[in-house]
Amino acid sequence: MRTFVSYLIQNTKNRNISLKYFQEEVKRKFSPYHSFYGHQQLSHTSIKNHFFWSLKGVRNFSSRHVPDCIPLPAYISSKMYAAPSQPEIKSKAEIDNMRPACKLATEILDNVGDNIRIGMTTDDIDVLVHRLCIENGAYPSPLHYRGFPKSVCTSVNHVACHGIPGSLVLKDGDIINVDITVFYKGYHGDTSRTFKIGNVDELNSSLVEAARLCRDAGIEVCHHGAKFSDIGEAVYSCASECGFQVIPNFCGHGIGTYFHGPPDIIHVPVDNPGNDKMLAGMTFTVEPIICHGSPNIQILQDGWTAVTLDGSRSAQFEHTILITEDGVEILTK
Ligand SMILES: [Co+2]
Repeated sequence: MRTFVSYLIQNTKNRNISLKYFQEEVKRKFSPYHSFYGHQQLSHTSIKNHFFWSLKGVRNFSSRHVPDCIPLPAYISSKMYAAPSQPEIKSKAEIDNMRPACKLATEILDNVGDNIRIGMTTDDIDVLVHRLCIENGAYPSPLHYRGFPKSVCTSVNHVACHGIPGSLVLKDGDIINVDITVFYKGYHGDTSRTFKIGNVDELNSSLVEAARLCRDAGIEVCHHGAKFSDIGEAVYSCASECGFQVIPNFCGHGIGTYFHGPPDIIHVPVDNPGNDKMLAGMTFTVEPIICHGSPNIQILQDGWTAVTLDGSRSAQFEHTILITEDGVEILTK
């Protein structure tokens, strides 16, 4: 689950996509709209007053039980969505404290990968993820985060992201992104992969592989002193080389004791990239969504589910990373 900055793109064939353009479009089309941490601004420009949250459409809560012994994130225990105002530089001790959350998220995702199969419902995945979180003493970060009703995001086929687990049965040839975030020992760890169910056709197999490559290309350019905008350039080039597009509406995000915070990691090139630089000690996610049709999306009535407008499939991979003096460390490896 990543930052939901809903700037709708109309003309994504234009390589130099203007953020300002998105902002104006979203005011027109998606107003009011929401962001996971609406008080924040995009790194390269500013969107003011863009926070909106509504439970409209997310009424059928069937929340999993969370035992009293599980420590809760601040947005559950005190309804506080606090995040730093600037990208945070973590100390070695803070990073060491964050590692177990990232490791646990990875292990749970591995477990999902071992168990996911034809005939399973997305709710079955939610039950599994929820149980694994609780058994390990972690809180499943998505559960009731700004009203999200379940413990994991499951995005099948043309669902780009933020799919809500339910009665949908996985069938042969489907692709599904499972996005795990856990809150463990005071920190969040966030990772996702797209899994192939049964026999997936060639186009969709290459889409899944391209999505992984695009994420890795974005991570590859990260190091102390690199510009945040390098990520969008790298992801976009990789997607183009593979013959696919990047859905521009969703960003990676800073992460730590907070689920989503600055910086916004934009996965496409922007007109005015600015000069914001990565610094050693920053932790954030890289999580581009790649599609083979039009990258235009819309949000369903539930207020969460993002689907491609043309119904074509999309795929996504995500890591939480740490910027180091000489490069990058993947914390969710
Ligand atoms: Co994320």
